[in-house]
Amino acid sequence: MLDHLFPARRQHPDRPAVTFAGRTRTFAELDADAARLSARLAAAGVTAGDRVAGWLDSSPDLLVAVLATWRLGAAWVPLNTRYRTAEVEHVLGDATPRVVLVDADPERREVLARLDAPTTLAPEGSGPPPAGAAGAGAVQDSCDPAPDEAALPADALALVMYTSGTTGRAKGVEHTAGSLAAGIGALADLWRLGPADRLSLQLPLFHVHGLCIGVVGSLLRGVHLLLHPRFAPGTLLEDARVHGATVFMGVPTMYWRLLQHLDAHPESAEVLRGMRLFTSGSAPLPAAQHVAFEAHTGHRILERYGMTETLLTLSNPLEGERRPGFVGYPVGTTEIRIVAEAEAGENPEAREGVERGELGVRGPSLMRGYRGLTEATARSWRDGYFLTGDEVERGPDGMVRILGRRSTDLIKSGGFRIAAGEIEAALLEHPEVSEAAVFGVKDEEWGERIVAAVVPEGALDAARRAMLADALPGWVGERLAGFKRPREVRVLDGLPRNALGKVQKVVLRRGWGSAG
Ligand code: MLC
Ligand code: AMP
Repeated sequence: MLDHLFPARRQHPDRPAVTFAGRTRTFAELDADAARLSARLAAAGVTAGDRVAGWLDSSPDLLVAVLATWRLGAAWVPLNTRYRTAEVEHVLGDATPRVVLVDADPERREVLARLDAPTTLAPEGSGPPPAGAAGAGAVQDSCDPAPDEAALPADALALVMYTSGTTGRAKGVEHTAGSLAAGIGALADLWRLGPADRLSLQLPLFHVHGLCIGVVGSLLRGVHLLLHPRFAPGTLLEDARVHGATVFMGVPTMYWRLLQHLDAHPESAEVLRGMRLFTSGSAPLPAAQHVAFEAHTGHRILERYGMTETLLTLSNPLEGERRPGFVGYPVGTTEIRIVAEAEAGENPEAREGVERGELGVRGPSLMRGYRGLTEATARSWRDGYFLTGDEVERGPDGMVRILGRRSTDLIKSGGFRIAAGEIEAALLEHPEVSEAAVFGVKDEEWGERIVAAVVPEGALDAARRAMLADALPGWVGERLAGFKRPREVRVLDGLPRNALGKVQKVVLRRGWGSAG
C-alpha cells in the first residue's frame, strides 16, 4: 500500500521531505520513523483492515502516524483538532479505530479518557504518553522490529474522513489507496508538482485540501513540505524569503487575510513574485480577490474545485487562461455531467450553449462510499455519476463555474463544511428555544458567516430575548467546535414556512441584511 502513496521514499530518499520548526527530515527519515511507529501500532494490535484515528496538530508526527498506519495496511481517520467531546464520540463510535493517536494536548487526552477511547499512544517525538492517560491497553515505547509492510491492493481502505451532510450526523467518506493515488496524482501532474517544489503548507491536515493534495501530493511527487501548525500571512512571506517556497495552497479566507496584509505592507508582496504557483479552493474565490492578488504579486491564483467525496475534481489549467470566478475543467480522467432540472431547458441561457444544473462526477478519485451507509451512498449516485449537491454552469468552451450549493443546510465558512442541522439540534437543546433555523449569510472574510434565527419557548420580554440571543452562541460553543458557533442570533416570533411546513431559509436570508 505504501508504494502507491509514498513512492518518494524510494525515488528521492535523501531529499528533504518536511521542514517544521527549524528541523528538516528526508523522505528516508520519514520512512524510518514510520517503520518505528508501525512497530508500536502493531504491538497495540493494529493489523491490515483496521482503522487508526489521529487527533493531532499539524506536525511531522502526523505525517509519520499516517505513514505508519498505511504501512500496516490500516486506514487513517483524522479528527478535526477543534472538535469537542460529542463530535469525537460520534467519529470514534462510527469508525471504531483500533487505536487513537493523540498528542500532548491535555484537553484532548482528557476527552479521550472520558470516552474510554481505545488505546491512545503519543506518536514519535511527542514524548511518552503520561501515566494513566493512555488507558488499560496503552502501548509504551517498544524496541520491536518494524513489522513487514502489509501488501495490499489499490482497493484497500486508506482514509475515512468525516464530513457534514444536509441531514444526519457526519458521514465517514471512505477512500482507497487507489482513489487517493489516482485522484491526487492526476492533479499533481496537472500542476507539475515535483522535487524542485517547496510547498508552504498551512492548511489543517484533517481535510482533503491539506491532507490529500498537500501531504499526499507531496509524498507522491517528492515535494518538500514547509509545514506549519496554522496559517499566518507572515509565515508565507517568511517561507518565500527564507526557505524558497515555490507553491502555496490556500482557502479564500487565507487569501483575504493575505490581501489585508499586502494592502497594509505592499512592499512585502515582492518576495511572493518569485514563487511558482498559488492555488485556491474549498470555497469560492471572489473575482475581486483574484484581481487584487495579481495586482500585488503578478500571480493569477489558480482556482480549483473539490469535495471530500470526489477529491480534487476540476481545475483551471497551469498553462492557459485561469479565469476568475471559474474552476476550470475536469482533472485527469475525471468525467462530469451536469444534471439539469426539468425546467432548465426553458432557461434562455441554455439555448446559448450554457448548461446549468447539479454537478455529477465520475472517475478514479471518487470515494468508495459512506461508511456503513449503503442507502445514503446509493442515493448519492445517479447513472454512474456521484451527485455533488453543487449547482454549476458550463459554457460552450467547457469551463465550469460554481453557482453555489443547492441546499441551504450546508454552510461553507472559512473552508469548513458545516451542517446547519447539527447547530439547530444544539440550539433546540436550550430550554428557552422552541424552533431554530441556521444558515449562512455572505461574509467578506469567511465567505459565509453562520447565523441563527430562533423562536423562544413561551413569551419573553425584550430584555429576556436579548439575553437569549447573547447566550446562544456560547451555548453552541460548549457543545460543538468553535467554528460552528453562530456569529449572530435573532429571536423571532415565528419562522417562515412553506405549505409543507419546511422553514424557508432563503426568505430568512433575504431579510437578514435589512432586518434589525
Ligand atoms: C476559525 N474560526 C472560524 C473558522 N476557523 N469560524 C468560522 N469558520 C471557520 N472556518 C473561528 C474560531 O472558532 C475562533 O472563534 C476564531 O475564528 C479564531 O480562531 P483561530 O483558530 O485563531 O482561527 P484561524 O486559525 O484564524 O482559522 C481561520 C482559518 C481556518 C481560515 C485559517 O478556518 C482554516 O484553516 N480553514 C481551512 C479549512 C480547510 O482546510 N478546508 C478544506 C476542506 S476540504 P471563537 O469565537 O470560537 O474564538 C475541501 C475540498 C476542497 O473543501 O475543495 O479543498
Ligand atoms: P468539503 O467536502 O469540505 O471538501 O467541501 C466540498 C464543497 O466545497 C463542495 O461541494 C463545494 O460546495 C465547495 N467548494 C470546493 N471548492 C470550491 C470552489 N473552488 N468554488 C466553490 N465552491 C467550492
